[in-house]
Amino acid sequence: MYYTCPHCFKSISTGNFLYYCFQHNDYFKFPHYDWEKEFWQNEFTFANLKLFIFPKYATQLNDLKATYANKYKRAIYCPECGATNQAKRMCPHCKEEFYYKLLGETTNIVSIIGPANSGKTVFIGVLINELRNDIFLREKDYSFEFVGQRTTDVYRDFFYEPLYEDKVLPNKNNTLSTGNFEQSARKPMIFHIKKVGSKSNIILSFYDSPGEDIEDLDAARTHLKNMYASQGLILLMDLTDKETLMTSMQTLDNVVQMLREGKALYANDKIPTRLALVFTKCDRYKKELGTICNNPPKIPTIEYIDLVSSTFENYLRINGYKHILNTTQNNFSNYRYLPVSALGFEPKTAPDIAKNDISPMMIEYPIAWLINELG
Ligand SMILES: Nc1nc2c(ncn2[C@@H]2O[C@H](COP(=O)(O)OP(=O)(O)O)[C@@H](O)[C@H]2O)c(=O)[nH]1
Ligand SMILES: [Mg+2]
Ligand SMILES: [Zn+2]
Ligand SMILES: [Zn+2]
Repeated sequence: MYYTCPHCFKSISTGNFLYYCFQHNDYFKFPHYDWEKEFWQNEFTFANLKLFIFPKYATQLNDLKATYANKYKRAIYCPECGATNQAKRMCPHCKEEFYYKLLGETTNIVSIIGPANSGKTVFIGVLINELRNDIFLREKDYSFEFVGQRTTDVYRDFFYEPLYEDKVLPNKNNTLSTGNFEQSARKPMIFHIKKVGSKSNIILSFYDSPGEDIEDLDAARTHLKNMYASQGLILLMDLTDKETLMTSMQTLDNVVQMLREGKALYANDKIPTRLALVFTKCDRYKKELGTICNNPPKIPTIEYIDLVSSTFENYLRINGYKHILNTTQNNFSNYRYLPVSALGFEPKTAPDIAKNDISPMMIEYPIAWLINELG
């Protein structure tokens, strides 16, 4: 079994995890017990053949299997000092903790990118607050959790407190863009979404890059390693500012180029990564979008999301954004065009948002579509 580390995006096989022993403060490896192999080697014998052939022995066979599987559940212990339950599991590549929630049978990673000023920081800050508070996911039987202390700390200090308590927008003079923030945000925040009863995990690995680092193709190659390992991608674009529009289109081109290289696709193959093209700050052209912006449901059906996407596709077509449509259609097999507004209004006296309460519009639609596709 292989896992993808949501921190560094390298692959880890079950037997390769690294552990850290708190008793003698050192790393150790713990040999992986392959119970299925041992089971077949020991029990698939002539004497036992009837268990495998006749359905009436099914229970007996399952019990036998369970005795092997149970041995697998023995506690991890440190081969150095013998300590049990004193170790944490870590990725051998980046030495970040690998929480048990990340061990699902299938794991789909969703990541987010966007050029500078496209609205990433505000989008992530508001989206996460919505996801953890509201009824949207619970209504659909999904759980939503923060994974690990760093995620909790970074979200609270650099997103929640500035936006919801100090009521300021990201700006050179506040914590949302100080050097301090850039440091902690170099590593992604990790969130876990799971549908009740499903074996599939969805991991949001949100790295809030400053943005400039991905507009240039060579820089993007070194910074966006996470894209290759992601099954879902949220790409933020901003149509409302000329410069940001240009860098948004450049970013889309870079993403296509990199995914094609990274996945070694033939010219006619489409990129299988699910792409949510998210158009931020749509409060600025709400009127032009017509009825889809009149009280859009907080808990959208998939049909409603598709309606929003096709309406917006049309909007892009008639307003001269055909380049975006063509690039997307020619390169991706699965995509949606989703307008969102994280704030829900135009901040008049940036960076102050105190006079208006944040009231996002359709901000959860990209996640709703992605979890429907991947969950
Ligand atoms: N009208 C409007 N403006 C927004 C919204 N979100 C962000 N902005 C504006 O866009 C600026 C850049 O957003 P930010 O999240 O810092 O972009 P980043 O550089 O991609 O992280 C903010 O300072 C706001 O002025 C929104 O939902 N509506
Ligand atoms: Mg930012
Ligand atoms: Zn790692
Ligand atoms: Zn030890």
